[in-house]
Amino acid sequence: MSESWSGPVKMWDGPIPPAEKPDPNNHLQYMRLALDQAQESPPKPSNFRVGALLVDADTGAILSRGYTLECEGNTHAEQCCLLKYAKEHNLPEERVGEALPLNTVIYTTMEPCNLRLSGNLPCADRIIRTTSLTGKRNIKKVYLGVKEPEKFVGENQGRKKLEEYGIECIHVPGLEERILSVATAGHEQ
Ligand code: HJL
Ligand code: ZN
Repeated sequence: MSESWSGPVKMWDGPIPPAEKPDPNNHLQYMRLALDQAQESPPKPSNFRVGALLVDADTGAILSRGYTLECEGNTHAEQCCLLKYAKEHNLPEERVGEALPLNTVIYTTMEPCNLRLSGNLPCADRIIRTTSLTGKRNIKKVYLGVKEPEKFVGENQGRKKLEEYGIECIHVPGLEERILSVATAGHEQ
């Protein structure tokens, strides 16, 4: 007679299958995760709901996540990513580059800003000022889901400015509709 199992459902007792490895070339996968972040942001009529990630492009590891208004005050998604990573490494935001890997990239659902109605420092400048201790810029690329709609500041020059400083900006296609509907939830129609 074959042995019969009468206890609770038997759990897998073999080796634990390896977790899916992050793939630094799967840009859409990271953009989806950035969009998940955007959905955490509270709707507000005077800005966009954006999500962002800092990723080590050599390993695919996610270093930090952020969304609009996550951190204290009037904060942007990209700014929150930098702030949170800086805090984890006991650094002020402006010195976050001292702790970032040399091949860091940002995924953001929306092109980083270059002008803020509040007068706060734009994210393009926050990204540009981020350098390692040896003065090398370690945020090498920005992957963006959509260009900023012309609603608050006219045409956003964020991408142009970043490119002027040698930071490559790459559009990741495929999620535009979803990104814009999340970004503008809470706006007057
Ligand atoms: C990006 C964000 C965010 C915006 N853009 N890339 N990430 N909120 O987290 C851009 C928009 C500004 C307005 C309002 N939004 O944010 O142009 O109040 O939010 O300084 O200009 O300015 P404040
Ligand atoms: Zn910004």
